Amino acid sequence: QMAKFLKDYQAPDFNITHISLNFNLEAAATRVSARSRVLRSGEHGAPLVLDGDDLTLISVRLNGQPAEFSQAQGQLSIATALNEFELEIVTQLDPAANSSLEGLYMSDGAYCTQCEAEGFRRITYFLDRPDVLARYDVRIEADKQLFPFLLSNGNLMDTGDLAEGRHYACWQDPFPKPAYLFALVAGDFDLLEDEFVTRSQRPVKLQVFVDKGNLHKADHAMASLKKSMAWDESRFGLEYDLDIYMIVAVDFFNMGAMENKGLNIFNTKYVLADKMTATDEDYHGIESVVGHEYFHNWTGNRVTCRDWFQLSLKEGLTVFRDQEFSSDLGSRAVNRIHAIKVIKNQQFAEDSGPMAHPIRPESVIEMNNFYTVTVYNKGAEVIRMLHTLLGEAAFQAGMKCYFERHDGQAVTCDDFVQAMQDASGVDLSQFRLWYSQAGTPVVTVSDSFDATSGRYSLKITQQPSSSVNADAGQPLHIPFALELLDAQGRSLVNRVLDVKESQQSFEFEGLTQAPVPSLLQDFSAPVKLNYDFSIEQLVHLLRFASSEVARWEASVSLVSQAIWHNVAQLQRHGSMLLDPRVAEAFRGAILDADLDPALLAEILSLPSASALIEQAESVELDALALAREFVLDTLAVACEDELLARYREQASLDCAAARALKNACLGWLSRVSPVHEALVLSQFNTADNMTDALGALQAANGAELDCRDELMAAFEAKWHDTPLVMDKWFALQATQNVPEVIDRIKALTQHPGFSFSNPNRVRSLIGSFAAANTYQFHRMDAKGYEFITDCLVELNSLNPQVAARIITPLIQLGKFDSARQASMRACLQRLLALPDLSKDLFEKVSKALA
Ligand code: BAL
Ligand code: ZN
Repeated sequence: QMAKFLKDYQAPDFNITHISLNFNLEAAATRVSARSRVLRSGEHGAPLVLDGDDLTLISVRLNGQPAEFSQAQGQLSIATALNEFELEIVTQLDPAANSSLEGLYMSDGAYCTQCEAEGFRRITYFLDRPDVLARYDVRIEADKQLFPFLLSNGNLMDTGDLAEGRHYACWQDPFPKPAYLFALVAGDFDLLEDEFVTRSQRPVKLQVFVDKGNLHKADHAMASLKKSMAWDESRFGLEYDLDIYMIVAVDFFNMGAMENKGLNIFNTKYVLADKMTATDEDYHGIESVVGHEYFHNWTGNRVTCRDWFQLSLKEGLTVFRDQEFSSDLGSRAVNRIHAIKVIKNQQFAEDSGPMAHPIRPESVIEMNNFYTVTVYNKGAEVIRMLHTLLGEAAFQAGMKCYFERHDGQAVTCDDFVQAMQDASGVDLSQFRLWYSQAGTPVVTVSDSFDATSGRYSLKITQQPSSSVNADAGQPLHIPFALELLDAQGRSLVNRVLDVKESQQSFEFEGLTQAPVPSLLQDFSAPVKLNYDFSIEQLVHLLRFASSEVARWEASVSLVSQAIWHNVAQLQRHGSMLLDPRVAEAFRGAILDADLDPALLAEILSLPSASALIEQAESVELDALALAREFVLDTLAVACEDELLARYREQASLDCAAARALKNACLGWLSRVSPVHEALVLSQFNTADNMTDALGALQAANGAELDCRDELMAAFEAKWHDTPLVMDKWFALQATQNVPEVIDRIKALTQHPGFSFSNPNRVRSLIGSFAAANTYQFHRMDAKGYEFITDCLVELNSLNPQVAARIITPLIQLGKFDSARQASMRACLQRLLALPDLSKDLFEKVSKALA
């Protein structure tokens, strides 16, 4: 299992400028003929070496003549002295047997493709690397009745009927593209059509294809697409470039969606919605993923990556763009909070675990393992820091420069930063270290106030992470947002400090009393902040910080501090207690009528066990569980009246923010006393939307209410035929915090709605258990680890990519006690010994055991 290294990058020996593909679709024996125009690059005598994976080779012809070739490790090697030639390769595929969902496969009777990162080599032998850009002509032939729609990238050029009930369609994509952006779909769908007129008055046909019977669930995706197109014009000045834009929703999909040129393929989860089956969160997810894939048309497709180590070039930037889209359309603060949670709860864990990597990785065994929260979400934070340092105008000037220089090219992260630097005049040489440093830097702040001089001093120290670090020791360029508040809550200072040294001091003059600092406001850099906040300071920030995000952060710190304080109490056999000022502050926030209800819902979202684990160096899980339950129960009791009042008040309102607050209140109330079970029951029974039905079910499940099983049964009876809704039910089953849960999950793997071959089902039932049922997954008797390992053995051969996602909590073992670590290692050893261990799992397992 060989790693590839960024430092070994070499430009390709040959280029393929044009490819004509002909697909003759048959479930078990699809024939693909690929005719390529090949050009030698530079002067050398090397053979043409093409990538291939799991292919049956039928023939190879060079300039019309049978060619000589050799095959090794999947690759096809053709020796020739010609500098320019036409190559025709015929391969045969078995899409029906393709359970990896890479390359050409079948989803519920429809053909579809997934080629990023390296799936095209499962269709034909090719230079399957993103720096080879070709023009594609595609002809698809299939049974007309079963597959009335035949789709590929670009523009439809021709269609026609053939003998024996077959038909064909020809597509041409005028934009040269790397193979990973190729797509093909053949199937029978319901079709929603619309039109968008671009700012230069070009009409674009918009089509959303969904499984039969789901047409009414495609409206929100279509509306989101139109908003995305308008937003990219108004905020980034970017216009769509083809005459047609298609989205196809399929139920079998490894990722969320894929930005193939002109023909996006989506997981149904990010397309289908109506208010009875989708929550407000689902609606928001659809809008953001539709936006994300659309925005890739410029940041990803028009300008793509030179090699896969540069993945963040398109992903970090496009996540930043989709976050800005959601923020411009909805609540900026709530969107920021969601992004911060991903970094603190997941990315920090990745950064301190065995798979830690810089946003531009330096070595890779399986590329699919690097579609990570680091490359995507930390990558977006790096772009956000650039935006903070440059400001919107200079940032947009940098984008313009980037497109002027690189449109139609495959480039590097350095090219992007260079464009930003050249257009803005801001020196970004130190900033570039963010691309090469793995791990999370720790920023420690201490302060002092001198009453006689009225001077407030801040000392800021940065330490690079102790994990793998290419440029160990070199300080980073950190935009450090700071607000200083006076005792009345007025803002005295509100600015971004440029932190560039290992240790730096900042002084503020003319103060009459010690201010309360709001540090790293809005999470202005993806670092861990170390500062000893007192309860008074946090209470003050929760009330007065001018940033809503900072108010939320103060609330999280208040609860987390209280929990860790009680963990310490337990460890020294003291009794647990909650400082009354914490409850007082929460009561104040709950009653604050000026707070956006959506923000209050965030303040009231419980800190998950895994988020808490992420805050500690090492964790005694049983003490943490006790302390967490104690603090949350005590707070719930202390705030009962206020929660109930807000619950009742919001119950009459019909908007997403009100539902979010109402359901947050219900979650807390159901902890307090069985009295509130009536609220849960009545909300469940009268809900006219999925957000409220699920909110009630979550409350019943989370608090183990008596009505829990009955409500779960009613929900299943109602929704057993709707897979995406059943995913919610499977996830609730999997996160039940009871000892029998593992046996129940095992039984549910036999449920008619469950299948190991469908990634959405696997993520819901198996993935949720591993990632979100922290106490049961980490049971002392190792049954949680063993169960997940059994599932991974099954998934390893069925769908390695999904297996390698599910394994994440099993490899993040560093913080646990030695007994648990030993059990986790034993499971990892069992996987390592598998005779057919996939590259995907091998990379993660071997790193975790190293
Ligand atoms: N490129 C893979 C899916 C996405 O990030 O849009
Ligand atoms: Zn993306």
